[in-house]
Amino acid sequence: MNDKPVFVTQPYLPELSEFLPYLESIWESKILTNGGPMHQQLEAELCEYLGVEHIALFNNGTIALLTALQALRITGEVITTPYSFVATAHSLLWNGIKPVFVDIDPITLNMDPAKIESAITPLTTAILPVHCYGHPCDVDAIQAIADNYNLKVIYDAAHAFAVKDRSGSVLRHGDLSVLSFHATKVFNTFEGGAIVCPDAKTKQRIEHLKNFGFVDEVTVVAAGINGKMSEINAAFGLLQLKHIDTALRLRGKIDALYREGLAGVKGIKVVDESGQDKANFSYFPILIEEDYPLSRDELYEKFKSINIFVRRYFYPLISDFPMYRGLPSSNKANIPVADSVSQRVLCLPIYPALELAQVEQIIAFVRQQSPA
Ligand code: T4K
Repeated sequence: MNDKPVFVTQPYLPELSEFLPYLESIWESKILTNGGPMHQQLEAELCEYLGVEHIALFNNGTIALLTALQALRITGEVITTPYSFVATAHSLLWNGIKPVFVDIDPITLNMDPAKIESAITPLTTAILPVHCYGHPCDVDAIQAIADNYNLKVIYDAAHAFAVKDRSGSVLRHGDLSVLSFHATKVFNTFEGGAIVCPDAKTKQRIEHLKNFGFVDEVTVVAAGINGKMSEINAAFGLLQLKHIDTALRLRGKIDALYREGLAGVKGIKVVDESGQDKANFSYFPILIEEDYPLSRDELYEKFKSINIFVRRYFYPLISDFPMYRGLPSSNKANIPVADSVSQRVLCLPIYPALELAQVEQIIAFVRQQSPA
C-alpha cells in the first residue's frame, strides 16, 4: 500500500516562485483577459515551439472543438471514432451534427481509414479523427478519402501536443487541429485549448467566433461563444513552455522503463511500440489479454486497493452513453475492435514527477499477477 496515492497523471508544476513575476506583470497591466499581452505572447511562442503557422487559444479544448466545427461551417453528418473522450462527439451534438462512428485500427487504436468510405452518405461533410494517446492517425489515407469526397478534416489533437511525424508537427494535417491544455495534459494552462489553423483568414474567423462573433465594437457576424483564454492561464502556459522539454524527457524515461519492464509479460500488450522518438508520452495504455490471470477490471481494482489509481481510458465507449446509444453506427457489430479494446485497456500512471522506483513498483505489481 502506498501512503500517498498515485494517480494516472499529475500536472507538472514549476516552483511557485517562478510564477510570481508573471502575476506581478498582470497586476501591473490590469489586463486580465480579452487577448492581452500574455495571450499574444503565448500564441507566438506556441507557433514557434510547435512549428505551426497560426494558433488560436481557447478556454478549454471542448469549446475549441465546438468552434472549429463552426469555423468550417460543418453540418449534417460527421464521421468520428467511438474510442475517445466524450467531448469529441459532444462537440458534434452541440452543433446539431449527427456523429457517425467507425471502428478503430487494432494496432494504433485510431480511426481505421478502411472503414471510413462505407460510412459516407450524401449528408457527410467532415471527418473528425482523434490522435488517440498522442499516436498520429494515418493522415495520408484519411486525407485521400477526404479529397475524394470533398470532406473537411478536423483532428481532435487533444493528446498530441508536440507530437511529430515525418513531415514535422502532426498538427499541420487536415483543415484544423484542436488541442487541449487541461491540467491532465502534457502541456497545461490549468484549463485551456487551442485551434491550429493553416491560414490567417481562418484564424480571423475563429477569433470572431470565440469572442461572441464580434468583429469590432458594433458589428457581430455570428452567434459566437465566449471561448477566450484569460491572462492568468496564458501566463501559466508561458511558464510551462519553459519546462516542456524537461517534462517530455522525464515522461520518455518512464515510458521506456515500462516498455522494458513489461516486455514479455504473458497477457499484457503494450500499445504502439513504434515512433518513440517523435511521441509525447502522454499516456501509457496497456491491453489485458485473455491469458493474463486477472481480468482488466480485477487488475484495476487491485491497483486501487494499493492506492494506485490507474484509469480505463476509454471505457465505456462514447457510443455506449445514452445520448449516442440509439445511433445505428453505435451498434457493437459496427465497432467490434473499439468494443473489444475498451474492455481490455488500462492506462498506467505517467507524469514527470512519478519516481522511477514507483514505476518499478507498478511493473512488479503487474508481473506478480502473472504466472512465470
Ligand atoms: N478530446 C479528447 C480526445 C480529450 O481527451 C479531451 C479531454 C477533450 C477532447 C476535451 O478537452 P478539455 O475540454 O478537457 O480541454 C480528464 C480531463 O478532464 C480531460 O481533459 C481529458 N480529455 C480526459 C481524457 O481526462 P477525467 O474525468 O478523467 O479527469 P480527472 O479529474 O479524473 O483527473 C484524472 C487524474 O488526474 C486524477 O485522478 C488526479 C489527476 N489530476 C487531475 C486534475 C484535474 C491532478 O493531479 N490534478 C488536477 O488538477 O478527465
